[in-house]
Amino acid sequence: MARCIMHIDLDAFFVAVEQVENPELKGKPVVVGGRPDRRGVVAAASYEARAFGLHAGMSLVSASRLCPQTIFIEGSFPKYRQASQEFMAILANFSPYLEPMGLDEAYLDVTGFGSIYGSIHLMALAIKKRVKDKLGLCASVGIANGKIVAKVASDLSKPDGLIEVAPGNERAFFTPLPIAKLPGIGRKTERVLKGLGINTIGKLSTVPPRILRGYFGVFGEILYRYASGVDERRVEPPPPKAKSISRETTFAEDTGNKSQLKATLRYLSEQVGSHLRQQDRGTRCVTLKLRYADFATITRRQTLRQGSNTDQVIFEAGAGLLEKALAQERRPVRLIGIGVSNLTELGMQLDMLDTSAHRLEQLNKTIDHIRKKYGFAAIQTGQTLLLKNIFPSGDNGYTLDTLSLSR
Ligand code: TTP
Ligand code: MG
Repeated sequence: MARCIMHIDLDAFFVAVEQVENPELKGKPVVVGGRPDRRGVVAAASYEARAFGLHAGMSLVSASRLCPQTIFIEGSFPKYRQASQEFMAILANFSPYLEPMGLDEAYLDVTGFGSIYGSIHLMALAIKKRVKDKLGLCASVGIANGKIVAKVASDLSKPDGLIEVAPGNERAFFTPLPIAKLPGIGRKTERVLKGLGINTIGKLSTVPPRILRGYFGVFGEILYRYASGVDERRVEPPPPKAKSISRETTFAEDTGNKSQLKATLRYLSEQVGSHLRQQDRGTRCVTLKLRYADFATITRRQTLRQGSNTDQVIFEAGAGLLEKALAQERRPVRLIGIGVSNLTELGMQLDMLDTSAHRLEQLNKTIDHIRKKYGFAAIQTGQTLLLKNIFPSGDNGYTLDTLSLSR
């Protein structure tokens, strides 16, 4: 049986949540992201605002210039996260094969579900109605035999739309669309393709894959398959999230050298922090683990006043615990580890001012970005440089004597 995949995406999500709370905002140009007198960009724009050319990512100042009557709202991330959880819970009631993508979109594998609702089309209408009745939000839906076509279909159907691409019609559906409509094609790829005279997805699907590979590497072949409407990716429910994250390592030789212990702790903290940020989560509890030469093991923990996921906050809590432990016990250390627990969902905070906490978060994001591109060892704090003399290093950071473990 051909697969049947649904892509569901809420319309103008952040704005729509604000409109439910304050119906006076309905039908007006509204932007969530902040006030235009502050630096920042549009996070979400109502469709009325989009008619003036406003869109996500545009500076607030430009938005206000283009459409002075826009109502600007600061926004509140916890509110959107709550709405997102309720939205996903509704979808999960329709099919257990649910893959949330970000806050306001998800794929559902609904293969074989048509008979329950009369048809897949009726099922999609039932989903839209449930979301509207329970949350007051509009969802747009795309239905196709794979993720890529379903996503483009929901996007094209907006707002409050529903497009079903019948099996076998994927190519015909894609043929006239501009290449920018294909997910994964950013501005740079679009420029290159247009330079080659490829303006539509249909045209892209006629380019031999080896040529695309020449220009874009492996991504070129994926592009070719997607442009042809072929996408075998499964709908994958997310794995359960870990309750805690930790990294630890055993030294080749037991050590009481405080600088070495601190440098290692800093490095492990950065790995824990990076993992936390990947999951968009924070911690409220940091635990230090020390094992001495005789295998006696201690753990010390500290609760943080505020949830955080920055390397600095994790390290400072761990270093404080280390200082205390070393003051009490001067024996050489065999193993050191740091863990975080009591994890919280952080998400972005739209209302955050330019505080030092915010600046730290920005710094950590930049570090993550550089490391993703050039490897973990590409950027180091002064403190971890000391480890150069102790552990061999590669692209993915230092090779510790025992693998860092995560649980
Ligand atoms: P989108 O689904 O991309 O956009 P949208 O829901 O506002 O509008 P539509 O789907 O109808 O085109 O993103 C969902 C939310 O994610 C959006 O409401 C706000 C947030 N977001 C940002 O904060 N910054 C961004 O650059 C984008 C694209 C979205
Ligand atoms: Mg959306």
